[in-house]
Parts: sequence; C-alpha cells; structure tokens
Amino acid sequence: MSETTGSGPLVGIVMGSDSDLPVMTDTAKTLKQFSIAFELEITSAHRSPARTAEYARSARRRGLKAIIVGAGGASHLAGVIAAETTLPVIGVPIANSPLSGMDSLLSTVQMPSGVPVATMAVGKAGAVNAAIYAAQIIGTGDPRVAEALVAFKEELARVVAEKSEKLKREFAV
Ligand code: RP5
Repeated sequence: MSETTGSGPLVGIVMGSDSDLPVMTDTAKTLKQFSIAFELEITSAHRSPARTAEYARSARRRGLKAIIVGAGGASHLAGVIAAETTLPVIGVPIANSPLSGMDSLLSTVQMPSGVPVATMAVGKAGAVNAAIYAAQIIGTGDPRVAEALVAFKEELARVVAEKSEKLKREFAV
C-alpha cells in the first residue's frame, strides 16, 4: 500500500507483524501530516528472512529515501534491513512482549559498529518521532518539507503556551 503525493513513496514503513500496526499507524499518520508519500510493508527478520532482504535491497532503486522499522520482542528487523541497504534506517522498538519493550529497545539500539540504526523511543512516541526524523532527512533537500517542519515546531510551542495560559486561568485568584 502506498500514500502518494504525485510521486512514488519516499519512506518505507516496515513492521514485523500486523500486531505492530496499532503503534506504527502513528508513523503513517505523521508522514501524512507532512504530505510525504510512504509505503507499508509487513515482513519479518525471522519468519520471512528472504522477503525482508529483498525488500531492503530493492529500496533505494525503488526511490525510497529512508526506511522506518517497527518490531517487538527480539527486534532484529531494523538491523537486518540496515545490513542490506545504504539508506538511513530508523528503528521503533515496540513493547509487546513480557519484557515491556526493554528487549526490543536493546536489540534495536545495540548495533555493531558499521551498521547504524537510528533508534527512537519505545512505542507511540517513537513511532511519531520516526516519521518526524524521516521528514527531517527529506527536508534537507526539499524546501516544502523543511517549511512544514518549521510550522510543526511552532505549533508544538503554541500548544504548550496555550496549556500554560489555561492553567493560569483555572488557578487565578
Ligand atoms: C516480532 O515479534 C514482531 O515485530 C512483533 O512485534 C512480535 C510478535 O509478533 P506476532 O507473534 O504478534 O506476529 O517479530
């Protein structure tokens, strides 16, 4: 599946299982906010290794600029994809095992020297941040995305200020 804005997908959102989707939909929603075309893929480092390798190997020639990878448990998916591509790979650890995401975090972040995975926070914050990080990568060469990122940061600050003003009004004497 791909979300397009007139060109092919620029970002791949990959997850190890459909059980990762409730978290990774936040990545898709955030990329949509920036009008960045993406594609969604379910493939597993352990259950479908050949399909995973082929996806990663073909990503650059298919026009992707970054790959966002969410997985839980012994989360080797981002690392396996990073091994097969020179594109930036962004990992989202997912907390869906009895170890509450610590297993996924460590297996995503502790890559050996030479094969980086940019590891985000565990769970939904990481899923959102992965999309913003991909937008920042794309924004280095796309002024439209760079401007959208400035507006996004301004909106973050506006919402905080609004909450502060609301709090002051509630507790005014
Ligand atoms: C990982 O194992 C997947 O990314 C998922 O987070 C976890 C459990 O997968 P299911 O058993 O729910 O398919 O590979």
